[in-house]
Amino acid sequence: MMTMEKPPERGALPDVTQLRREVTEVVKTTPVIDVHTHLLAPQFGEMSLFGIDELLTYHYLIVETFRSSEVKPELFWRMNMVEQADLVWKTLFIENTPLSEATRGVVTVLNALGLDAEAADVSEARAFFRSRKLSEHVDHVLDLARVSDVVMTNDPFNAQEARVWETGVDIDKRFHATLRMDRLVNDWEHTSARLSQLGYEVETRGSAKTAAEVRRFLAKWVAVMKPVCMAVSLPAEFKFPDNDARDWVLREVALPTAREHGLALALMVGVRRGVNPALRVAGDGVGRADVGALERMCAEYSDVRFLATFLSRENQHELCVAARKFSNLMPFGCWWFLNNPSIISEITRERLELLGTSFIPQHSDARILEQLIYKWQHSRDLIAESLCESYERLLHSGRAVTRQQIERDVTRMLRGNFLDWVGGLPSRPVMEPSALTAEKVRQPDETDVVTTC
Ligand code: FIX
Ligand code: ZN
Repeated sequence: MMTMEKPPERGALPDVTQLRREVTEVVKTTPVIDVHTHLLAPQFGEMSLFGIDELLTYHYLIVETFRSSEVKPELFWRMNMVEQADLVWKTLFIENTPLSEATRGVVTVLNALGLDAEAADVSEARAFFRSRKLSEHVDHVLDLARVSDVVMTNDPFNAQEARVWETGVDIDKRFHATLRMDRLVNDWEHTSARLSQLGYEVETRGSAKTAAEVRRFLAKWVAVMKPVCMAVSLPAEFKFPDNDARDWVLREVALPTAREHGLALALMVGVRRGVNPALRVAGDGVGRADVGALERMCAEYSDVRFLATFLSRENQHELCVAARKFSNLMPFGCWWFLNNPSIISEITRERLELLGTSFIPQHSDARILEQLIYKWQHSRDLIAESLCESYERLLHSGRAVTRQQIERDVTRMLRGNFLDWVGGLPSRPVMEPSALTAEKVRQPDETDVVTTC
């Protein structure tokens, strides 16, 4: 019997070279929502970090410096920031070749800003950053990185940050808050004492009254920060259910708050804090966690939306499988020690194979503004490559995609999945030239309400 060959769809891309070109272009130019960073909007003053000294004293680079220099942590912490930055530059960029991902990142940033990445010292870069006007610099960096929105990390117990929120100052509309729960969930003993000092009627031993008071504290911060979601990092040994203070805070405070305010809860699992305390902020490590704990939480709280990222490479496949089982679970990002080309490629390919486009491929975790440039440039290359492979395989199986379909897929991964999860973002002024025209944004009268997940 004769079979009729189906004509290719209009605009389909049956040629691999052209397909690759289109995919690369779409991934490179689609503005991204960066769903987890430690950046703060310019209104937070000196807490809003940028410039060469901050870039060079990033904790990823500090640990690498200790591996190649005789300087010990005790001495390093006694240096001022300029001395520390000079040491990092000399050690990692002059005496050694910057091959690691974090060092290559600095090279990418310097080149993107037209600075000499092979200079003997960083005096030119220092002068450049001193000459920048912060508001223009932020626009320039977001534009170079093609980041339309930045999700911050906001700790309601950080007094310096709280003072800025409480002034009611207009925060740059491209920066969105996350209500970070670490102190409550992971350090209840100290945090309950702090809440008492702040005038809340709480006791260390959990009670219904205490839970109501902590929820009242969080409700205040939800009203002030208008967060797009809540977030918490969890240790590798995290269990759910459990019979400790963490379990109590999650069940009686965090999850009810997520429900009541319609906020998604981001879980970042697998960190081992303070593995080497002498390294301070750089001293955390990684451990394999139990994805089953997350599955049980997703099952028990099926009306809450969870975003999840695991720090251990060994947990990535299980996370994909868990996401196939729970539609209230959204995997996101290649966190911290996973934010390296070989691992990003592997995880992205695995996720595409198991989840199609129903995941958020990356977040930057940037602490210093200009890191957005390298983290997104490097990740976009890898995401594009993984997508090219997937489309090529599909082509090989007999289906070509169109440019429009590629745009739909990439927009979903870089923006749409997050927007759906958090119910949209507050509206903001149109950004030129990197504004995305057709997207879901909250209307002005909805800015106070985060819609139910
Ligand atoms: O807990 C977190 O959000 C971590 O990302 C950070 O604490 C960590 O220090 C970091 O910067 C990783 O990129
Ligand atoms: Zn982080």
